Amino acid sequence: MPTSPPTGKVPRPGQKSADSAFKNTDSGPALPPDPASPDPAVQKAGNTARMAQDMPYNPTKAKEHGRENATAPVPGAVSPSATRDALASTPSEENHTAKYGDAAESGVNAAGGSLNRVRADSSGQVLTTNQGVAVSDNQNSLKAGLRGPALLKDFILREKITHFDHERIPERVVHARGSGAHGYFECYEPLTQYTRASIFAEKGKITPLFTRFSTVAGERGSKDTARDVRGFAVKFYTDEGNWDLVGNNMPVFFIQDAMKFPDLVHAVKPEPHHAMPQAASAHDTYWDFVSLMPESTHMLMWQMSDRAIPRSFRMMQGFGVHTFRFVNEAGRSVFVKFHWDPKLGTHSLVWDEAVKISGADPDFNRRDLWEAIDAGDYPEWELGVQIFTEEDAEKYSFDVLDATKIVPEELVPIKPVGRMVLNRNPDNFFAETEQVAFCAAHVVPGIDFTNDPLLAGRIHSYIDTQISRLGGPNFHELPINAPLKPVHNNQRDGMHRQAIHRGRASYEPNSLGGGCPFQAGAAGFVSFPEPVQQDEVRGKPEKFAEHYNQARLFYESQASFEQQHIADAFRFELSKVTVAAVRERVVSMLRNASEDLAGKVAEGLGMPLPDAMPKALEPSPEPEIEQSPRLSLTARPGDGGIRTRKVAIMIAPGTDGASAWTVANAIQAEGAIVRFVGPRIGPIATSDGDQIDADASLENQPAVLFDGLVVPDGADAIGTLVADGRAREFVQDQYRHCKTILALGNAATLLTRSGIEVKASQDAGLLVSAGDVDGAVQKFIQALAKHRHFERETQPPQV
Ligand code: HDE
Repeated sequence: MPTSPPTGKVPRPGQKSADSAFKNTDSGPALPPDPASPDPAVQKAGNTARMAQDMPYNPTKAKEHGRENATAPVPGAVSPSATRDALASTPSEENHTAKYGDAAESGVNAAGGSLNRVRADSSGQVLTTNQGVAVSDNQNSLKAGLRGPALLKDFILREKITHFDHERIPERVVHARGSGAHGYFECYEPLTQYTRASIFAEKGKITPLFTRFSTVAGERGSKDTARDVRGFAVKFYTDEGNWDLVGNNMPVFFIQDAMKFPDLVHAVKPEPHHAMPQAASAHDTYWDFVSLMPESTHMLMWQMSDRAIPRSFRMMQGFGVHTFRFVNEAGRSVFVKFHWDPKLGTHSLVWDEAVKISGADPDFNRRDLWEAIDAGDYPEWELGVQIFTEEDAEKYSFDVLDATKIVPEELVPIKPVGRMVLNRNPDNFFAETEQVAFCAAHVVPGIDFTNDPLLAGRIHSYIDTQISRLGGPNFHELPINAPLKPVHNNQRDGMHRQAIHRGRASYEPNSLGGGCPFQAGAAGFVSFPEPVQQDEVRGKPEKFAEHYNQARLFYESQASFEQQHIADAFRFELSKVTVAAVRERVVSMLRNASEDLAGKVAEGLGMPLPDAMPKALEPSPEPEIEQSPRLSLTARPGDGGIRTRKVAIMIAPGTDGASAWTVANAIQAEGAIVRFVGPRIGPIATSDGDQIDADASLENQPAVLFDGLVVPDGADAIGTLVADGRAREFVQDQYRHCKTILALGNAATLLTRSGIEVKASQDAGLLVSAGDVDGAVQKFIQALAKHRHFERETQPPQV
């Protein structure tokens, strides 16, 4: 601690009060202290007084008023101190120990920034308690005698168990199940014409980010492959603060107004009386609600389409959904919609497969993302924007503030503006993926909201929900949430506060903190001054009443197999509904979107076609277009490669080792993942007297976990596999799910014995080769790149 040097018996020249008078915390002298005092506490008092005197009044007060300030606010007033001590909490900050360290560096908040400051690794370290005390024995609790009772004073056991007792936090109320990764965004070209957002400022600019994908309805431990919307949330750590683009893998939503969100979620979640079904929309309350909310029809088309069962997070689009604003340096604004397009193309599962994967690997999508990143196959998406003006929007047959509507690409093309690469898995799921807190209200200068009434509710909801999920208002200080741009404000205290703020001024304006932190003025986030002069009403704009044009557009834009899948999905979901009136209501609603679809669904449910539901708006406005080919998954095949696709090579004792290796090597050379699947794992003798080590078995890696199957030749092996029901089931599932199959030599027998007819007109994904292994595997690779062979699909499935 600094000690006061002796002050002597006589006053120094000009001294008016005792030095010690400046050391009280409740009252003090009227005049500033003697500048010549050698006492640090007295100097601090003097410097503080001078700093406060430099701001005799609030110089920006007068400017707070009027339109000019509202659109171009002035920076806050500062009265910088010539010395650091005036801003300190205490003169004793100059002392130092290993724990409290040094005084805060001027202008630095060390509680934010890179994750490095909290990374932990225990290599070579002994086990300690949370107080850092080394633990001698981590196997036994403290007892009175070896067979005696455990003792209350065992603080080591109690600390360990107490911490364990509190390891869980509430899961997200929606989007509870998810998986995330770190990465970066790279800007293609400056977008300064439209936005001042710094991430779009220059070609090649890199912005770090964290992305989390999720399902919506299921609980944290539910399955990945439920039929559901997928969340697609990206947190950009920009150099002007965090921007969260919290989107979905579908571009529209069920409802138009935040007021209905709790109703929607209550309807889709497990029913409240018996808490069933888990992670499924196929139940009464969901279909009851949506059929009374016909604005959901468009979203239902997407949800019943293959988009709701993605093959991989890496193979799905993402959308910002709402119309947002870009605002440029000059304050001019345009409307913008955000699109993520995956480099690997858009690919999905089929329903029967998704159901089976739920059992075989509930972590299917999570595992896929993790494995691809660990393997160095970094997933990549292109960010595209649709930019249009308010005047353009006025002319559309739909309202761009209605989240149940897209802006078709035919009306406004998508402009690619950058790419996202996910190149690092988290070190710790809880600290990163579970604690990450996205928020639709996190925008940065250059990006602003529109009056979309769904977005308005979201601006409130996300911060609010974290307060109970993450235990208080300081979740922004959790390392994964802390922006790279340092945080400086006067928010204080609350549960789990981490930053240690220096100084006594936690308010603004102030003169006792030198005026800092001060408002940034026009350099900060300035809300776009959208003119609003309206009556206060609860209501919706008229165009929101049109519910079916875009549902029809979506359905009509699908390939015929996609249309069939939509009909199948409606049939399946509605067949799970117990109240017939609800089923009828859904079909009557569908008639307004597509008679073809409504007819197929009614037939599939064995019910007569009900009357069409009365429309909320008659006549409907004429849509601009009837078809938009880009809405089909087939419009985005990706780069055509087979990288990271999974191929099973099915082996058994007597497999022809040479052809098995030819196939394995050729497929791996293209970047796909090969697994040798045997009746059991472990070494399996090949026909040439060698061995292949089966790393998977028919039992632990069933067919649904693979994109393609190769069965090499080998009479004995095929004999064994033909006699094994699991092998036949494997082949059948590969066939039923329209995947690529290659049978070499004798293996054709396994196909026929599995009920698959091998004929000349067979589809491009069913390959049988008697001899040329090299040629056959090249055809296999080409066919695998097509993902599926839906021309094979029949209703009902023949195999
Ligand atoms: Fe969300 N949403 N949402 N949502 N949402 C949440 O925030 C909410 C909506 C979306 O990986 C919650 O942190 C309201 C649309 C994603 O952590 C909560 C409304 C879209 C995620 C919440 C919507 C989304 C969430 C739950 C209607 C697509 C997961 C936990 C007004 C554009 C983010 C949480 C992650 C999560 C509220 C509608 C996407 C409760 C009130 C539309 C991707 O705040």
